[in-house]
Order: sequence, then C-alpha cells, then structure tokens
Amino acid sequence: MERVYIGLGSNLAEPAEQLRRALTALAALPASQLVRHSSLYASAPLGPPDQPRYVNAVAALDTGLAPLELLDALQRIEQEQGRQRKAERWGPRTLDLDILLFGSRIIDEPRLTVPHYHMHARAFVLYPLAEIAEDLVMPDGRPLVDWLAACPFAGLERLPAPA
Ligand code: ROI
Repeated sequence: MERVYIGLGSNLAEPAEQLRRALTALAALPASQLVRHSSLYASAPLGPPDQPRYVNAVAALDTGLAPLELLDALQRIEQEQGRQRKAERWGPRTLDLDILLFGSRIIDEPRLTVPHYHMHARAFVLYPLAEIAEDLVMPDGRPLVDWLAACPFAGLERLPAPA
C-alpha cells in the first residue's frame, strides 16, 4: 500500500454535493482505503473569472493500485459524475480528481505527472492538504510548510461541515 493524496474540485451542479459523492466513491475503490479527508474550501476560480466559485478538498488514500490504474479509476468517477471534457482550457467542471502525490514517487508520463505540476502554488490544494498532513515532506525533500509559507491563504473560505 502507498499513501496517495488526491485533490478534489467542482464548480458546477452543487459542488459540495459533488465532492461528498466523490469521497464516497473513493472509499469504495478496490484495493484501497480512504484514510481521511479535509474540510471543504470555497475559492474564486483560478483562470477564467467568468465561472462559478470552486469547492475544493484533499483526500488521503492508501492504495495497492498502480498509478495509472488509480488514474483510470479516478477518471471513471469523474465521468460517472457527469464530467465532460471541453475544448476550453481551465473551464468549469462538475468534478476534477487530481493525483497530487503518490507515496514519494516522481512520475513523468504522458498521462500523469506527479507531484501535480501546479500544486505548490495553489492555496486551494496546499491548505486542505496541510489540514490532513501538516508534517508532509515532498518528494524533493522540502516540507509542505515551506510551500505554504510562499502561498497566501487569501481568498480561501473553509466551509462549515454539514450538520
Ligand atoms: N480554481 C479553483 N479555485 N479551484 C479549482 O479546483 C480549479 N481548478 C481548475 C482551474 C480551472 C484551473 N481553476 C480552479 O482546473
């Protein structure tokens, strides 16, 4: 088993509900165990501003799946929740599941780059990740807190847990 961190994001069709459904689907993945997940966080869209706010979270999963097997499984969950791949780059989406970290592996393949290539600069990834793994060390040996120090919390809103 390896510890994997997955970023979740949505800004269409009841984003918080999309993330809750996705967490249930992650918990049901074969050869895997959902360890914990962060709170949900709302933020303004990065990229084209003429789209709804996003809701984001990060989940920790222990898995015996290989990286590309996990990627296939995540893309199936995205599709089951109505994801349509559009031509527009950085457009709105019902569900985005990104493999952020896969153990301490560095993966550079056509379909998969790990660590996820923009994560070090995205507050909506780093702060949820820090909530569930504050002592994390990146594959390059740098602690997560170094990345946080360079990435302001500004604009993130931690959402209350549902009653
Ligand atoms: N912006 C925010 N705030 N959250 C996201 O998950 C997100 N995902 C994306 C783009 C369109 C880059 N912007 C985002 O893919």
